Formats: sequence, structure tokens, C-alpha cells
Amino acid sequence: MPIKDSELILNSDGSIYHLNLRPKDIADTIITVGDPDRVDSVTKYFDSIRFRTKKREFHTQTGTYKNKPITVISTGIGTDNIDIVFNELDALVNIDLKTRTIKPQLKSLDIIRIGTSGSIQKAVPIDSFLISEYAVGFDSLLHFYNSGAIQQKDIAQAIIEQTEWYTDKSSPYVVACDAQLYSKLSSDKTYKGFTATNAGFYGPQGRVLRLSVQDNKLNDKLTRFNYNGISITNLEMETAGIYGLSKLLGHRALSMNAIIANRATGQFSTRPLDVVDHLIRYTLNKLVE
Ligand code: R1P
Repeated sequence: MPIKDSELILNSDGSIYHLNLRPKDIADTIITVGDPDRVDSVTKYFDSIRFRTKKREFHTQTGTYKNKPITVISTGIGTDNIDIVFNELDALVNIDLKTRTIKPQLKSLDIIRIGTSGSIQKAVPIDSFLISEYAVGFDSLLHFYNSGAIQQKDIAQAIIEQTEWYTDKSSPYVVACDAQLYSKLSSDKTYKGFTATNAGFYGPQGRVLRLSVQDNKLNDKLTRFNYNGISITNLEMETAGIYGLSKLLGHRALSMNAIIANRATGQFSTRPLDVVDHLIRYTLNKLVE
């Protein structure tokens, strides 16, 4: 049965609804960034760029880096946007947009997030690189899908217990990275981490400006969390959704974090753009090794 017009929405030029992309516009290796301006910061290192488009916060460029075809796309902030970007990227490779049917042979993309993040451990300093081995989602995105089989429920349960998680907020879910991509992109320059993906930047990450938060000890409890030697290292807003949807859709994903804040010491990097630039160059070179 063809997927209905209202479910798989295409623009008049045949491109997919939000991303404005056609299947031929993307490569099999995708770099996602939060900030639309960061797309240029990645592709300025490319040999050449063959395609560019933008719609809303989703800016895309495709080209080659040392002859490797790569697409760079901005997702904006949050796992709600990750739902759109990952479903639409998958549709571009795994759904025949003309017949509106799922292809018999599915393709697996390599998807690498290059993002910024705040450490909650003194031992993970500002200006360092951290790769998320696991991510816990404090949003609810993954629970809208049949996702029980890919979740690390024992770790989620330990988080719920050790943080006395207030279940009106959400039900935390834990997902692992792709182990092969982790091996390829990690080195003695990267920390291995367990990333907490939050549903907001202020209250959900324990930042108090004018509003008080439901649990002002949450970050301390996350910092102290320990389950079989696994500790939570950093906070950001996309990784758990990226890992969850990638695993469900059959893609390989890895989240590279430039640590620009340390919530435990109260420090913020004096050169955040440089740290992101170093992580971009590190990631591009690892991808072509
Ligand atoms: C918040 O400032 C944003 O920065 C982090 C968070 O995940 C969130 O998207 O990542 P990016 O720098 O990739 O956007």
C-alpha cells in the first residue's frame, strides 16, 4: 500500500517536506549540527560543494572532504527536530518517493552529530572532546515508537531510582551508540561519556534565572549516578533522540561533543568557536582515515 500524501509529504519539486531534499541531494555519510551557521563551518574544509539548500532551521550542503562524499545538515535545537530530520533522511534513502512504498533493500547511513555540550563532571574539562557511548533521554520522543527492544532498561531504571526521578516529567530512556563508529572516531583525544539529553536548556538542565525548578538537586544526583561503573558526564539536547531513531531505522550514529561549559566548576569556555572548529577538523579527518 502506498504511503498517503498526508503522511509522507512531498513538495511540488519532489523534495521531502521540511528538509527540502531529494534522494540525489544527500551522501551516505551525514554530519548533523545544531546551529545552521555551523554548516558552513564544516563545509569550508570540503574539496567542493555540489548542492546547497535551506528551509527553516534545516540548512544542508553536500560535497566531498578528501574525496569522501558527505552531507552536512543543521537540525536546530531539540529532539522534536531530530524526529523530523531522521524520519525524512531515512525516507530519502529507504522509501521510493514515486511509488510511496518502502524499498525492498534498505540502506544504512552513517550519521555523526557535531555539537556543543556542558560537562557535569569536574574530570571532563571545558575545551575537551567527548563521545557519547550511551545517552539517556529525559524527553519522551522514543516512547512514541515501538522501541522497547533497543532500550537499555536496566540503566534507565537505575537512573530513575538514584535520582528519585519525578515521573510527571517523563520516563527516561537509555540507548547506546554505534560501536563501530565509536571505534573509528575515538582516540586518546576523546573522553568516553554517558550523555543526558534534556527537553530544554534552562529548567530541564537545572539553570535557575527567575523560575524555580521541581528538583534543584537533580544535576548533583546525575553527577553522583553510578551503575556498574557507568557515570553520566554531560548535558545536551539531541543525542538520545539521534541514537534511538538511528537504531530503530537501521542507521549508525555517533555524537561528538565539544565541551564548552562545566556545570560542576561553573566555567564556560573563553573560546567556544575554536573548540568546535577543532572538533570539526578532528571528526572530518577521522572519517577519512
Ligand atoms: C543549546 O545551546 C544547544 O547546544 C547544544 C545543545 O544540544 C542544544 O542544541 O548543541 P548544538 O551546539 O549542536 O546546538
